[in-house]
Amino acid sequence: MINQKKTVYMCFSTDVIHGGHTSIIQKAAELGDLTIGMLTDEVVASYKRFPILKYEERVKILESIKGVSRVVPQNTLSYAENLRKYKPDYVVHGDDWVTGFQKPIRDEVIKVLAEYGGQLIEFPYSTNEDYVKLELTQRELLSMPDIRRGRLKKLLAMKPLVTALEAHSGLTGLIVEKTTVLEEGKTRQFDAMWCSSLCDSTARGKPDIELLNLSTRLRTIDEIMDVTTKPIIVDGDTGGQTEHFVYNIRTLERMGISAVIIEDKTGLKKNSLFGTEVEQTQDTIENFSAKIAAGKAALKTDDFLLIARIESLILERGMEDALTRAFAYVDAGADGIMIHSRKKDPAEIFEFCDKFRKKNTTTPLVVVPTSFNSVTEDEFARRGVNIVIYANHLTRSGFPAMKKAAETILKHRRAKEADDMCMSIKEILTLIPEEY
Ligand code: SPV
Ligand code: MG
Repeated sequence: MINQKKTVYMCFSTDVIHGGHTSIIQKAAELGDLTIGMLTDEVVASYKRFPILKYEERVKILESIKGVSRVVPQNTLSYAENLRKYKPDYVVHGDDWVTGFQKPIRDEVIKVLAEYGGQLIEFPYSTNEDYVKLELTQRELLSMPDIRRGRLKKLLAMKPLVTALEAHSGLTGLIVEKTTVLEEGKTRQFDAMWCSSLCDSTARGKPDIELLNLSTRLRTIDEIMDVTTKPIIVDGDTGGQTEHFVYNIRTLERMGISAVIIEDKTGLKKNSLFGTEVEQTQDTIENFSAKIAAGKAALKTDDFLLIARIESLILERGMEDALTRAFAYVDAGADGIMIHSRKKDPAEIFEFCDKFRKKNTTTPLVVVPTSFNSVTEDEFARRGVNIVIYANHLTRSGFPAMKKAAETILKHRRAKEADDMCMSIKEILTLIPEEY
C-alpha cells in the first residue's frame, strides 16, 4: 500500500536510463515520497566514467520519471550529508553494493540511518546483458575522437585541478584509466593521460632526444586510445620545425587528443631533467611565439589545447625571463602555460605561479612535479595550478620490478624464487577480460 507519509531516498549517477533503473524507481516510489540524489558531474567523472550528459540534463530525465518527486544534488559518493539533511525513512539500493568498492559507502549509509531510525531497503540486483552492452557502448562513445578531444577542456571548467599520469602502452593506459582509490566517501582517479617523450622513448630503448618520429609516437598513442576513454595530453617535445608543426598538430587534433605541450627549446633536444649538465638551447621568444600562433591557426576545433612549456628555470635563465615568456606565449595564443623546474625545492615554481596569477587569472597553469614531489595537489591548486602531470611514474616503478625478476631468475637458474614478485597466472590470464 502506498504510504505517502514515508520518505524514500535513492542516489543516481546514470545518463543512460534503462528498464532496470525504472523498475527499482517504481519499487522505491511504492514505499513513499521519492527523492533522488543526483551525483554531480565531478563525482561521476571521478568514480565511473565521464558523464555523456551533463548534471542538468540527467536531472531533467530523472525528474520526468513517474514516481520521482524531486531530484537534489549529491556532492559526494557518500550519502551522509544528504541523509542528515533530508532524513528519509528509507534508502533504496540494489544489493550489488554489499561487497566491492561501494561497501564502505553502504556501511556508512547504515550507520547514518541508525542515527535517526531510518532503514536501508535493498532489492536484488539483476544483471541484464543488454544493460551491460549499453554501458559498454557509452564507454566506446567516450573513446571516439570528437567526444574524447573536448573532455580536457570540460574537466578544466569542472574541477579546480586536473591530474594526469604517464601512459606508454595499452596496459599502462588501462592502469591510468581504471585505478581508483576510495577514501572517506570519495573516490579518486586520474583525470587524464600524459604521453611522455621520455617514457615512450625509454619503452623503446631509445634516448629522449626527439629521436622517435611522429609515426612512432602516434603508434603508441593509438594503442592507448584503443583501450581507454580518458583525455590525452601529448608531450610534443619542441614541436619541431614550424612548417612541420602545423601539419602535426592537426593530426593530433584529428585523432582525438586533447592537448599538446611544446617546449621552447631548439636544436638537439635533451631531457629537461638534465638541466644545464648538457648543452640545450632555448628558442627566442619571437620564434617560439610564431610557432604557437601558426599551430593555433592550423587547428580546426575549439576543443584542442596548445600549451606552451617554458624552460627558463631549467636552463637557469631566471624568473623574469620565465614570466616574460609566459605572457608573450599567452599573447601569441597559447591555451595554457607549463612551467618546469628540476629543483627539489618548489620555491621557484611557487614564485612563478604567484607572479603569473597576479597578472593572469584564467590561463591554465601546468606543472610536472617529478623533482618537487613533496608538494600536494591541494597546495598546487591553492597556488593557481590547474593541471598536475605525473610524468614518468609507471615507467620508473615498472622497470626496477622487471629488472629484479630478471636478476632473480638468472641467479637461481629457475623461476620459483621470482614467483612471489609476480602476479599469479590466473590473474594475468584474466587481467584483460574479453569484452566481445
Ligand atoms: C617527459 O615526460 O618526457 C617530459 C617531462 O617532457 S620531463 O621529463 O620532466 O622533461
Ligand atoms: Mg618530454
